[in-house]
Amino acid sequence: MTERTNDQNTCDQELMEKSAGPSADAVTVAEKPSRRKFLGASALAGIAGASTALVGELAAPPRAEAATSMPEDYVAPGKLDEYYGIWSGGQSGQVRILGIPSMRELIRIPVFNVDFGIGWGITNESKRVLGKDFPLGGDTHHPHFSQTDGHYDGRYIFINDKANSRVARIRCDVMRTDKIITIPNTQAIHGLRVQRVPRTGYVFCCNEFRVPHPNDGRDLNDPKKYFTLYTAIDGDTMNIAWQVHVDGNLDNTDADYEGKYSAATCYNSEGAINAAGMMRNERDWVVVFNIKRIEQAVKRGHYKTIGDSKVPVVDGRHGSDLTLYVPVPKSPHGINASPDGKYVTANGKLSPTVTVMSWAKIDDWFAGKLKKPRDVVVAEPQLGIGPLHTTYDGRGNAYTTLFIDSQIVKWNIDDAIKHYQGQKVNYIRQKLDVAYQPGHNNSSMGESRDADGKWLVSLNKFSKDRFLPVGPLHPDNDQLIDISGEKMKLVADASVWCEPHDCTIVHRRVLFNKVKRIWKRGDPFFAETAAMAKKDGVTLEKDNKVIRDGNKVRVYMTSTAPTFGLEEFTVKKDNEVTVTVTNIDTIEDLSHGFCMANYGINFEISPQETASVTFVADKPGVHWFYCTFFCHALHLEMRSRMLVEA
Ligand code: K7E
Ligand code: CUA
Repeated sequence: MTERTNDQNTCDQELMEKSAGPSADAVTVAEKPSRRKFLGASALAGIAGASTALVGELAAPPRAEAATSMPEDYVAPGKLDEYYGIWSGGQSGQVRILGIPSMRELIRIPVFNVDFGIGWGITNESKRVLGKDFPLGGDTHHPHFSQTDGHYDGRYIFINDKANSRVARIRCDVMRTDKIITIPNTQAIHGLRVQRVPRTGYVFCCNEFRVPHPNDGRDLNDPKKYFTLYTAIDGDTMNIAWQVHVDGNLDNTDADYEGKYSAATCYNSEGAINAAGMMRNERDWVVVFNIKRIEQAVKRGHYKTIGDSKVPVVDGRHGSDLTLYVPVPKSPHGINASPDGKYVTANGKLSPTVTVMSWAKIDDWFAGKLKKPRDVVVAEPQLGIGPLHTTYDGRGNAYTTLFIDSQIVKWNIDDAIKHYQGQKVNYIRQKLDVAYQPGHNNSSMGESRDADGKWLVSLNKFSKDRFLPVGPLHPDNDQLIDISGEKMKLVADASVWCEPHDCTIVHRRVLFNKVKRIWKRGDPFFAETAAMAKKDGVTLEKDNKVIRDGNKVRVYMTSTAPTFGLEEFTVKKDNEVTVTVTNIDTIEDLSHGFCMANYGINFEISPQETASVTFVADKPGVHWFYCTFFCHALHLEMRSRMLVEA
């Protein structure tokens, strides 16, 4: 294996600078030293009012770039990755799958977005998932796998849409979105995590923004009356189980390893409506939710409902025995349970600290054994400026992103606890520069009992000079870091389209044999379409038929490389036409497409899949429909005609 050394990098850099000419050279040299400082300062400007201690830190000179080396098990052509990475697609509203360690993007799963490639938002099957009058996009942040007893079980991926307050579920066997729900009584679903034990079970969501309830025009400018809710969804049915009325707002959430608690961070305990107000208090809090007690309260009918929604809303504000409010330093952001099942950390964001709480002590609190909510805190290590998210290696170490410092800090949990108890120990193991401004990080298998401490991904919001310039909008930079040894080693940069926020990394054994290579006939994804065909007396796998039903025309056809089952069909102008295509090829990877020229319609049909589209034939004339996936040497010839009579 060739080692990629620093010298090698310098060589590459020199070569590039030479070929780019003297002016490019000058820019590189002039910008390099100041870059880290500049970003730090601009990020700080955004949080005016942060303590002066932060400013002191920022003035420190930039650190040396980290060494880069190829890993021993670099994925050569034809080899398969060892891990799947499930990436949020950010403002694209999708989910992406990357291979790790190659960091190659393998596929995109349309979720809240419209996708012309596979016809998401175009086919009837996808519209049934998206619902009526669906918004055209979404802002995804947190993709998380379902679990059973704290292990990834490869059934589902859940993902939030902050923009339109929705949550979606993706079936891992076909990697297709199968449910999307809008959360009632909310604005902006942000944090999302799953119940680990006994299984998922609940999907927990943070409703971020405080609004009046019901939000129907009342109390418009009376922020004191605004509030928000914590939501638990039943992951099996995708119905809302319950909601909790809380104080403050909500940001991120995570659950324990016993099925007793979940917890959420709050960055606006002030209930303010602008940034200055939201930063006023020195402390905000973490809310811990007692799941059993909430379930009992719902069972006993101790709840209210809001507006038209039937969802039970229990009262979890200060003073309630359903919740615990733990004061933590200013504006915490990420919250992350450790895979040993013992701790949960709240990341300081505007404070250089991370607060470590013990689930056992939280037990003690709810049993009435502790005096003060802060008694559940077992450590509060000082890590650096702008801690946002923490992940773990399963060997007792934690890895926290420092947004303003542009670093990942590796620290030891036990040592941080000893330090909190007054012992003189250094809990910081290493600080690694990342490029630049990391938000989330995630480790391989890191959100399960099986955290294996092999890989870490740092999801950096800024890429600045790491890639060829591609216009004013820069890609994000997600960096792969080898954490298998004592020292973290930066391995690769990967450019990503805005703005992934978060990812989850699972070993391929979780999914490899669960993922289908071709569809199974009778799959529920197109069951409703199959039922319609049955009513029309059509056998999808062999019939090519046109059914006329008043103004409606239903066209059924097969596709097999390189032909559609029908060479033509005729409709009248303004007929409502439904075209249903069944790909009867049985060969893996042999997809066809159906594109109707000048009608804005395209969708993909994988082997053994049925997909359909409904449209109004409002343009008279000859319209060719053609296959859009290169399926055969005669792929271009795979086209037929729709004749629309005037
Ligand atoms: Cu960007 Cu998880 Cu939405 Cu932190 S969140 S960075
Ligand atoms: Cu079928 Cu190209």
